Amino acid sequence: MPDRPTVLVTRRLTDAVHARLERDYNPVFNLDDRVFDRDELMANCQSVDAVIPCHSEHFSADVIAALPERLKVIANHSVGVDHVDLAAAKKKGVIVTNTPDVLSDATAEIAMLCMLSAARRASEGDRMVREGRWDFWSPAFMVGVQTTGKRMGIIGMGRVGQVTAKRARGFGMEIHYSNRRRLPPETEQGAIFHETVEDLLPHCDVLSLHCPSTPETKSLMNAERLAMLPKDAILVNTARGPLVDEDALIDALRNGGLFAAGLDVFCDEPGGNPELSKLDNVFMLPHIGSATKDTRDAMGFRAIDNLDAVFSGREPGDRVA
Ligand code: 8YV
Repeated sequence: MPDRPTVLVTRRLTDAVHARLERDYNPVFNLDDRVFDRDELMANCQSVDAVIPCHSEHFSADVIAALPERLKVIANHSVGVDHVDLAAAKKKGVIVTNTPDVLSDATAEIAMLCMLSAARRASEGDRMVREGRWDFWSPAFMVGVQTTGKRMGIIGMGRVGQVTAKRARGFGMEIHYSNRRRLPPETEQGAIFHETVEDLLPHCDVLSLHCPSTPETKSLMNAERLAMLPKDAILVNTARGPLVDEDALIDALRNGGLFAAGLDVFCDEPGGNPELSKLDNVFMLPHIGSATKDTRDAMGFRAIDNLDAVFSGREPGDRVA
């Protein structure tokens, strides 16, 4: 139908999400499995009314300035919006939405997986068995760190942070956190608030990052702050790569400053960091925090709910600009 809004979908989404878009919109799918570069993104946005991007498409100020007048909304298929210049979108009058809540469980599961795999040396053990190098066993062999009864520190006690805390409580962990503001007691559920990240760090046997990536949080975990963690601590990052200074992390992992790290995100994506890949005490995943069918369906539907609101003249539920 010619009066249906045309929607650019920059990455392949789930079948159910494609079907709903085909039913209600005039979708233009990029099925290439390749990220648009800046020029391709600009060119592909020229004849559409809306776009559903992932965290991999960078809507910088110049890309936003070049968007056509007809483009009303950037309906992100992500909770993180660090890839969109929100101030530029506001100035241009383009609505920006995200997909909160629906990915919290899946991402918290990956945070727990990263924690356990790092603590119990899972990828090291897996490689050893797989590569036929398992030729020895003793009680002193592949000894890891137990997380039961230890302290988990969380930076950023938003939705994902809170669900991760709930999971960690199930492991008998004591929760410590720092956040822009203290949570009300019913949400805090006994978690111990620290006014600053520096106050928090000495209390973290495991530190899990759940804050947004902004210019202020770039390299939040630098050499100085990594050194404030207890010896044998574990760092978990399922939020965004730039929160961690990867060179400082590599030093800390090499010199025994940290026991291990579990990482789902990196400064350079896709790809990761070849120096991190050389270390045994790092468990790494290719940014799959929200990658379950249930969650990806829910994220796609949430992005479409936001489109539906905009194109029927309502305020979208998840507006961030
Ligand atoms: C996604 C994410 O992998 O929501 C986010 O911020 O980083 C992830 O859930 C991705 O953007 C999926 O489109």
